[in-house]
Amino acid sequence: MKKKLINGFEHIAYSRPDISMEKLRENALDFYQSMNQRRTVREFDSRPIPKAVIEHLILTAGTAPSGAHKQPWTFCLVEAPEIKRRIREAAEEEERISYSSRMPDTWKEDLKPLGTDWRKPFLEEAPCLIVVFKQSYGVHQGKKVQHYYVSESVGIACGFLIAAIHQAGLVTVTHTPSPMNFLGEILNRPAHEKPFLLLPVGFAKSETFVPEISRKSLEEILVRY
Ligand code: IYR
Repeated sequence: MKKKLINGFEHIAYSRPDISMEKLRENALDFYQSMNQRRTVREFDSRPIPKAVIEHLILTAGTAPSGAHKQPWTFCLVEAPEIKRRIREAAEEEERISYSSRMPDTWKEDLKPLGTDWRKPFLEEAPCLIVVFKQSYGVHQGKKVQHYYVSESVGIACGFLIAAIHQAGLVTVTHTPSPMNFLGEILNRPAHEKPFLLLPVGFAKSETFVPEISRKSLEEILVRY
């Protein structure tokens, strides 16, 4: 295999398969059309998800780029009903306060089309929860490892995870109870791991409804120079 040295580190040859312009157009359109079918779903079927499927979803998240390739993420998989129940109870306790006194009226007004409230039954109904933690620093052989662009890196990994969940045929909701320190406590995570996002994962309930929304057009999101 072809290699070259940069700063004394080995770099390996890399290429993507050579494809035609036609195939390129088709790939980009196909992936967009598939991702455009993704919707946030809050109603789950109780059918379990095979272990290998969840593992592949998490491995996909782990392919995300990260600052200095430090991979500053931890994915906690929760399937135990007792832990799901504790997470639901703690989340609902925070959300009850948020909806009744922490969120300004304008925020609650903005959420009306989504139909959300303090109740989070999906935290128990989904067969599994993936709780994503960002590592403010790493620990290797007892030594502190500097991490960079932690939120950006973990945000990108979550994007990959959400795309993988959708591509597999499953659904999720990006749930961010606030504050969510209780996740670190319930899951016994070290202090340098901060809760970032909670994703219930499963099959959508057979009859489920989502808000009728539209996405911004290309003209609204793209500026050409
Ligand atoms: N975290 C709350 C409120 C909420 C906030 C936003 I911004 C949303 O897009 C949806 C919900 C909840 O989960 O209900």
